[in-house]
Amino acid sequence: MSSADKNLSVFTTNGLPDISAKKFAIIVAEWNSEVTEKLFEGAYQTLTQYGASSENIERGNVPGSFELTLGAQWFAERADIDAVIALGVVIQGETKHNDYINHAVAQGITNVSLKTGKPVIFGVLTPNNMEQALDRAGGIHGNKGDEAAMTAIKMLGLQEMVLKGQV
Ligand code: DLZ
Repeated sequence: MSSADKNLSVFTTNGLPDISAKKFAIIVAEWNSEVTEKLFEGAYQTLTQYGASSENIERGNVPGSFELTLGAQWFAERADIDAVIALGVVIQGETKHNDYINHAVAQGITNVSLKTGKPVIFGVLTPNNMEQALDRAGGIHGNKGDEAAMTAIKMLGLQEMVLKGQV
């Protein structure tokens, strides 16, 4: 299902873990900041709505999406951080740069997650134009930031169950 058919802010919420003591880092790309700020607001609001304490949410900015990977790694390597959410917008079609950036970030985020054993969430929009981006940043298709935060919460829940042998 493409995100055009799905509202990114609608998800199942049964069996979510207690995240009141979990610590999150949100990395935000400054490129296309009119969109990434909305992604941040969505992610922050979703984390607090489902039980995260605002003192347990840190934010780091990086210049563009390409730098999300290293920013995510610096946070994920910290012992006190439980999950990292990387937020960016790479508009396809504006430049061939998008192919390189998207692939590098997707691969890089996966690598950081596997290397650290922590959820590192790919909250990067790859729309064709700014209108599609805004539709997915609190517009008609919901907010990718909400979805990324909920993904982090669900992965922490799964991690807890796996560690306790409850799956
Ligand atoms: C260079 C570049 C371009 C062309 N497009 C985007 C974009 O759509 N979204 C984004 O987050 N960043 C873009 N960047 C910046 C790169 O991610 C990176 O910051 C620079 O290449 C570093 O010099």
